[in-house]
Amino acid sequence: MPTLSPFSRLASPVDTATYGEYRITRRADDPRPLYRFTGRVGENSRAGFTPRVGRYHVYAGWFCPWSHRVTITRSLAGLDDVVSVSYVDNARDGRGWAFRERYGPDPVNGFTLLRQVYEATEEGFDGHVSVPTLWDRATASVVSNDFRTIGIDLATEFRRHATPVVETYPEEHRAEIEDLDAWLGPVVNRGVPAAGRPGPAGARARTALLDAFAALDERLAIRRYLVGSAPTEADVRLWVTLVRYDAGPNAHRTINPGLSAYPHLWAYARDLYTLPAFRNTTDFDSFTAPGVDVPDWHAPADRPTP
Ligand SMILES: N[C@@H](CCC(=O)N[C@@H](CS)C(=O)NCC(=O)O)C(=O)O
Repeated sequence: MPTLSPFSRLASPVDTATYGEYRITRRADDPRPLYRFTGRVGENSRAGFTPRVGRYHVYAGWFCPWSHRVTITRSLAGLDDVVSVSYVDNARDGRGWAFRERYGPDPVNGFTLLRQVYEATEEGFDGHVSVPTLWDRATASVVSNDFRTIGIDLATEFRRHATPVVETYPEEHRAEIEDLDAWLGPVVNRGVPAAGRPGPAGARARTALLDAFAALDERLAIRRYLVGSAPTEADVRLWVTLVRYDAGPNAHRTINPGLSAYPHLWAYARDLYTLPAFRNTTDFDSFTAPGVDVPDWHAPADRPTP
């Protein structure tokens, strides 16, 4: 009988009859945060997570906006050959995220389920398993599953090992990037799903979202990027929401006629899509609702110079 290399092992197909639907299991009285791993990579990392070529791996999902932010930042930071990445399957059953044929096996540990990555870190791990997850080969453990700080560390801590295409978290713009996050996080980046729902809460979320789109359209009429003269984390965080908007949450135009209703915002989104870091990390099939035509992301974008 042929023996399979551990690195060609794949999970069996999604099977909800056997494994049930995926559910977040968490006791109501559990005081620990849902996303429990918050390690930081840096030369002065208290846990010893020093930035090194080939040491870290990102477990991501093509479908997942939080992963997408990290994979874009990784590319903009020039880390394509410094920090590796692999992708879990888009679908799951009660076993959670898994490695299947569509995107290949786990190239680091040869696990079939992402859960095993967490169990290898903490015996009997019973918490939340999510992408993105940053894995450390040196200690064979999860560093973090917090997209925001993974992105910031990739953007800032690997300068000795890579030449960034662009600095996405420059010191002089950090306050403005985080101010924008405080505004756009709740109403846009985390607000879109609510805006597609019926009822008064959905209507409120829709108004807040479309007001934010209108304000962004005005802001982007006279500037190429949200902050400063080059793409930053603020653009990365917003863009992954925009690229999914008419493909998923607004696929059936339940929120508005489409992103193109805001011409500057729409041109800004297409302009970013011309950059390899944005284009090569985007897989429309992984987040487009069945049978939906996505708008033309290749239409030229006439943008103000920065
Ligand atoms: N808050 C998380 C967001 C990550 C997240 O929600 N990831 C989703 C996929 S897009 C996930 O894996 N969720 C696990 C689950 O649904 O149980 C972060 O900061 O990184």
